Amino acid sequence: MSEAKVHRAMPSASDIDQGLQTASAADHVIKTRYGTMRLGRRTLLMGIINVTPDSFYDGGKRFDPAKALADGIGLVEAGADIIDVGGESTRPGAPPVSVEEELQRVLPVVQGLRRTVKIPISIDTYKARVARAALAAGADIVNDISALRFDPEMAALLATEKVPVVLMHMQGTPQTMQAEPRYNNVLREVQDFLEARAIFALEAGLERDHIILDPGIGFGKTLDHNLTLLRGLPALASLGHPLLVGASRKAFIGKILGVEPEDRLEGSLAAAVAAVFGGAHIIRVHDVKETWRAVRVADAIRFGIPGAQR
Ligand code: 7PJ
Repeated sequence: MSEAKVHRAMPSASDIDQGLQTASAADHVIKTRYGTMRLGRRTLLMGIINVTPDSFYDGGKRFDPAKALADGIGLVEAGADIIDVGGESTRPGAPPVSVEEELQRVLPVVQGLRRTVKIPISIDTYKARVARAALAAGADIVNDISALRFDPEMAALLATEKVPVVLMHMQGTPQTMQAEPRYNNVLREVQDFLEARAIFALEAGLERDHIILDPGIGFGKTLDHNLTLLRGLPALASLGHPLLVGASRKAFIGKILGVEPEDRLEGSLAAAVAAVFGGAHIIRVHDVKETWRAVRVADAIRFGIPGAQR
């Protein structure tokens, strides 16, 4: 696949800017080292590339870096705005991976993508050493499912590197989180947690515009908790930071429909559209082409089509 094709397939940042001239002042702007992302009338898609043998959906499919790279380029051509590269499965009970192993998995893919695609690359890790090396290899965003809690070095690294971060809610750890998730008021508790983590990040020296919040669908949550959070997204969006939602092919969809991860595309599209209407700015997905189409229609219903004749 030629580099030119990948570049041609993607609208440039200025194309996106022009399409959004009517965006309201409340819209967010995230500055990355690889261009400015405008969040508002166009919901952005974060495409998932797991370089793992054991992730619940794409585990094993992309353990070969060349395959992971080719698939990542495919996600960009399908319309991804960000590519999220991860080297450690966080499915419930998955074994932790050493820093060395995680680096061996993700670095070749980050390097290859950086040479090939013109969109921000996110590194899905809670380890500062992995984040530091991935940022040096060309990553632009850190997706930290621990919201800066698991590695005490992470906050200082991000403040120094001046890159955006996703702060995600999780109850417990990936090893324990699904054992017995419990909340008195899940929406209130997730909202308070995200607000507290954003304050922690600000106090550590991160820029306000670099903090993206995420309710962590499936991370220490029952079906009912996940549905309450998806229904309550407007409360989370009201915290004043961009909101990222990842529901793609997750277990709660399987519980509703009684289907395995391979058969959760339609349910994932429904969740993506619900997230758009709840005020999510970025949707993290496996199926970029299909979600791109669903979300374009949802965006058009929600905001209209900029410049279109009415
Ligand atoms: C999420 C994630 C999510 C963020 C995973 C999967 C499970 N990062 N990493 N949000 N989920 N920020 O890929 O479905 O929901 S791993």
